[in-house]
Amino acid sequence: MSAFIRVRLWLISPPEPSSLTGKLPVPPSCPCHVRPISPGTISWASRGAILRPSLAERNTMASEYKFSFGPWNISEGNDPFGPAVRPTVAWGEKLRVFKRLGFDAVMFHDDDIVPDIERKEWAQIEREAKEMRKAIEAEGLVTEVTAPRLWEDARTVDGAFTSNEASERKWAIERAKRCIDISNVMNCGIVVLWLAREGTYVREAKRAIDAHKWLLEAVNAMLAHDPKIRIAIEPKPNEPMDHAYIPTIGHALALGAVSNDPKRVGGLIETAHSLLAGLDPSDDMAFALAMGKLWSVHLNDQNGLKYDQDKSFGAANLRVAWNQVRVLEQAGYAKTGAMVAFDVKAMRTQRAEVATKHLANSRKIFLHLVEKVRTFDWNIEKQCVANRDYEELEMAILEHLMGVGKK
Ligand code: GLO
Ligand code: MG
Repeated sequence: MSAFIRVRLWLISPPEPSSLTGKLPVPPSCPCHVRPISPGTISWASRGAILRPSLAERNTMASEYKFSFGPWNISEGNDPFGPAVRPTVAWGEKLRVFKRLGFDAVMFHDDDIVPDIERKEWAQIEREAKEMRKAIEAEGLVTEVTAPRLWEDARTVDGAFTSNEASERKWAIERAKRCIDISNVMNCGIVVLWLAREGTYVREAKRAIDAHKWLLEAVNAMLAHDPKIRIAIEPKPNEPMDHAYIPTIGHALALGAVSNDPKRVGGLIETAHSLLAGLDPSDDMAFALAMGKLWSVHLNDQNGLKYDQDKSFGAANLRVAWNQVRVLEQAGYAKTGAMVAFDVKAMRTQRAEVATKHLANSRKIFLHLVEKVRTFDWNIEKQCVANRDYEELEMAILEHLMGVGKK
């Protein structure tokens, strides 16, 4: 089909919003949620042609999305088989990287905000958290999320919320409550639960039914501790555990649904975690979006079923990355107020002076893919779907991604 006919078809029948974009439940305490946009509503498409966005439009595109990463995403390059290969970057120095690379927010563990948290009384914790808030605000940044780091303390060797020891389970709940208190000081309404050590190396080591009930108790205790806090569960199927108890977003949302305040329990999808579960990250995102429960994403990449690699977004699976961006665009994710976080790691081979490229590149790839999604002729999708010609659809997408083919 010639470009002329394609443009004519676009004018006669602009792409319909996908069913996903129709009526998403509104996430609680998110007044900025508006009706999601579809790729059909983009400004340059409505001019009647599939044009490359101008520089101004691309800047708008970048500012629609809010980006974040965590202090641990600038690291020393150590792995289980070798020590650090880069010097530690001081927090003050890391802080300056955010704005320089075009980021808007920081995701924090509780002890990223207040180091040695276990040895400090609340008055000191509060003081240090206030100082941290001042420091990030001075850089024009906000806190995207906070997360209790429940996996490094000696008391969580056998699990945190699901430890066989009642006193250890109690400690984990108290630590999660403290994280909520810190989150409030940071003016941040979302606590992320990555349930690192909730699972087993040996199935018989735990009573899984009890473990799931304890997870629910922990979530309820957190909800009861603060009437406004929202909990975003970040599922992961394995690593460090052999089998984790909340391996998928389905598990996470099911737990939330039976909690004492389901409105305040949602999810965070990490690309690599979905891939490790053998699932498609964009479908996982779509599932959470359809429920109004996608409260953050950790975009990265993963080369097959290996250790958790946290590669730059799109670096291993560009097509899978495209589909994640496509689904976020379809849902008007940027306008829900939720942010795009990159949970990525620099390669060990990277020298110190170029060890933030994984962050800059992930953001750049994301924005290129937003542009690709917005400039794809969605009428082709419509026609191919109507004709059930998915080979044609696939080829059109591949050519679009490669920047080749019919013009
Ligand atoms: C590890 C997780 C981890 C969490 C972070 C926030 O696999 O992805 O990086 O996202 O600790 O809780
Ligand atoms: Mg993560």
